[in-house]
Amino acid sequence: MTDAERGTAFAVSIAGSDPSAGAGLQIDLKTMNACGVWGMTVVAALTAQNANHVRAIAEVDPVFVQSQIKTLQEDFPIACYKTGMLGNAPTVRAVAGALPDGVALVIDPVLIATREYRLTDDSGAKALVEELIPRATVVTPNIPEAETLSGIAITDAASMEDAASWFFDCGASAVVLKGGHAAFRKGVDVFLDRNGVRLLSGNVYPFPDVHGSGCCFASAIASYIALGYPVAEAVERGKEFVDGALRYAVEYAPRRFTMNPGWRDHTTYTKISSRR
Ligand code: PXL
Repeated sequence: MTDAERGTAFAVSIAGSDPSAGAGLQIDLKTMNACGVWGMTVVAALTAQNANHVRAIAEVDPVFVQSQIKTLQEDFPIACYKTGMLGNAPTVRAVAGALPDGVALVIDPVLIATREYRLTDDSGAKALVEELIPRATVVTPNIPEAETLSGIAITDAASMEDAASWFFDCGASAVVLKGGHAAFRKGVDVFLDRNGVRLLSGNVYPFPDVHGSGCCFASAIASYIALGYPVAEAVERGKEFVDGALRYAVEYAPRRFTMNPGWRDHTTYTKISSRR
């Protein structure tokens, strides 16, 4: 079946707002759009941030988070949900309570922003482990998140695989443990599902701290799942998409880079033309 024959696929991001549009709901929506699905957004937390700082965070009433999800469900056959910054345990529980059993779920366990701002508190992290990770179709921690959630220090390839297994043992059907922060084998992600471990290698580009890379990857995976690809293939396609978005990263403030989900069109952002 071609993508066109499948009809419109709907995917929902449940995450935090990043007004700079380099991460969070805004990059999720751009990514879903670029991947060919109708992306929708449930605001689970608010941030005030620019290219350099997260200046403030505001919570959203968990009852209202749930109300946004349930209202969408009245009209749309949602093929996949993706979660990002949820902030705290009551919000994690509200989200878990609103998601139907058996639905495809990409859980990006966002805890800390690239620039070291805490985005989900300790009780929220615990609730993720209890309520959402066990239901994940795919969970996509980076190394610091995997270390915090699993308690396993990731120092080499073997401990990275142990940490991936920890998520699988929690009940996630598949794990993508991202290697972008690794001091060893940098840029190589560990993919684990019931068929075992596979390594996903990626190019390493010379941009420091590319903002929104995790959000973009998880949203691309969610998009390809929503389009009907098997999970392992959705992850591979997601990785390919993220590679391009990194390669054509946007310098949206001096020495501050963010993902470019528009890379396939090469029309959206002026600065990329000089790097083609
Ligand atoms: O990249 C993680 C992330 C997720 N969600 C929001 C963010 C960030 C990083 O800054 O601001 C809202």
